[in-house]
Amino acid sequence: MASLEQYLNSTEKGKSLFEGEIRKLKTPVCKVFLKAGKITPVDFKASGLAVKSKDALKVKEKFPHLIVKNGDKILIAAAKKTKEKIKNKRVAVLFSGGPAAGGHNVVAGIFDILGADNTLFGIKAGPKGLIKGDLFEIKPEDIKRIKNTGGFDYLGSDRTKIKTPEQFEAVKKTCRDNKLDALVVVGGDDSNTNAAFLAEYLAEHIKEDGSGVQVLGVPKTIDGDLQIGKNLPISFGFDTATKVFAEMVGNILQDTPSSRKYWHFIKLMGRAASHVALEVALQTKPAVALISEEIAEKNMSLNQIIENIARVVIERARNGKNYGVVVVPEGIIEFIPEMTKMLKELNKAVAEHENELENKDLAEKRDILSSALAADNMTLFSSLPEYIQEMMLFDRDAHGNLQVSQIPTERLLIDMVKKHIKKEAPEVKFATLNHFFGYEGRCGVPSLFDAAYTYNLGLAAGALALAGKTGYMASFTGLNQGGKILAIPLAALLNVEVRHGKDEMVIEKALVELDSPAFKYFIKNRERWAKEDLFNSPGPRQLWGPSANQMPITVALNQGYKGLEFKI
Ligand code: FBP
Repeated sequence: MASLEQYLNSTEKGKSLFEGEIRKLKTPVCKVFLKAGKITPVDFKASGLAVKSKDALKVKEKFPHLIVKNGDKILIAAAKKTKEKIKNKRVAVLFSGGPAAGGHNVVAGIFDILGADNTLFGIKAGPKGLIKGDLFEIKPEDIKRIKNTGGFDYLGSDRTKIKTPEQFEAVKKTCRDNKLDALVVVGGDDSNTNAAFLAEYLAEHIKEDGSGVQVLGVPKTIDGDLQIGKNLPISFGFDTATKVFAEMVGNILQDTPSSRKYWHFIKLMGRAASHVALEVALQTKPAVALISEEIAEKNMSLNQIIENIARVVIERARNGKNYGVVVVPEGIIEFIPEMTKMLKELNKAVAEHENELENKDLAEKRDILSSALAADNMTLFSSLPEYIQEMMLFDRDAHGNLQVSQIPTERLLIDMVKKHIKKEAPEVKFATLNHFFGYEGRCGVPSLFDAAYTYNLGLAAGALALAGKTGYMASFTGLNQGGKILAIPLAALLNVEVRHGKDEMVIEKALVELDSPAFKYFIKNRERWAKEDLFNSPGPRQLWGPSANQMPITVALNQGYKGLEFKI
């Protein structure tokens, strides 16, 4: 009989009891993919739905192939009419951007629908691997091992933006060398923007017969900012990340009236949009949750935000509750109007003075910037603590995004609220702790929702490849009544935005809408949550049992569903 030590050694490399069990977990499959209980390819037909770009004319100019082929019409999956079997297709898949739970199930879904007659390749390390031509054939035993597991480690990922002619040429070479018929890009708004450009570039004259290579997208990101109303309820990874964060925030909330001495400022990952913060607030009901989009819309200054938090702290302290939780969205700094104005100019200055700023210390960088920024913006920048200034000058990512995960906004808020309370209510003791939850939630084992959502998105992307479609993003809707598989035209999602100080065509990030049912529910209740201890602790995400089938609250509210249960 094996000793305990031998058993413990046997759990190495993802073989814990838990991981063994989740691999066996059944993920529900949308009915359209099932014929006599077997996964079967589908056809795609007109759905009567469409998406509209604000810059449709400019997009038409830049995407002649895709716009002629797909226009702005959304397709819907339907059972196949013919028995024709597609064979010998060579499809490759890559992950792009930050990891999100469920990516491995996308791969499993594509693999299963392609079946034994076709081949799936995995591209290592994201777009970088595509440029280098670093791919390998995916085998059935790999799928067995990765099914339902978290992370992107099977393939790896990166944030390279494919933009130079040489990079596009290298991608073409990879496709030709490996005789690829289709490419699936699993990524967020920026990566799906990349997918649209690739689909246009690879539209024709790639293969020997003069045809092109299909490019398809799958909506991934824990940020939840890739959603298109009823046509795409959410991106994958959001549910798992928010459930992990909600468990931790719930635990901290439970600690506050137990130890009765701390205010916890918790920054939550999620980039620009506050979907993650809103979802976690609805799941846990803290005393304060800031929503960046509200701050921008109401034109609230940094001082007003500080006053509002301090008011809650002082009132609670006077009612014997000198403790609580403040939830802070990761990207808040970009939404405070005076900061938005300053950052817009700063982003441009950093892009223009990139070489001069390299290897300089903070004081030298300030000197360089003082001639590039307007006086009021420079005064604001210099008034911020140096730890914030440093991070604001950090390199933008390849897509031009400020790296908000590196900016300790929660510390800035604590420092400013402390000063305010000292002045306004010196009798109130204000003991604080700060946290940043982000990386903790990106790679966990997918919730049942994400496991099912991603497997079906994978089936959809694979089915689009088999159906010969290009320039579409797979989508899965109707989550409360059996599910519907849609294909959304990528080019029609593009709009013009300023990135790296220049106009670029990108997929717009979906922000929290103040007239959405989820936000309205939040504002209806937040005053009560601020005064009394009405918080709840959702506990760890469940893969079995009564709460396993729960979808994100914001999704259920915004889609107009009657309950939280997803029914596929
Ligand atoms: P994506 O948009 O690529 O999905 O990134 C998600 C994210 O987790 C953001 O929430 C966060 O700001 C960022 O990645 C952090 O990036 P990095 O992994 O480079 O630190």
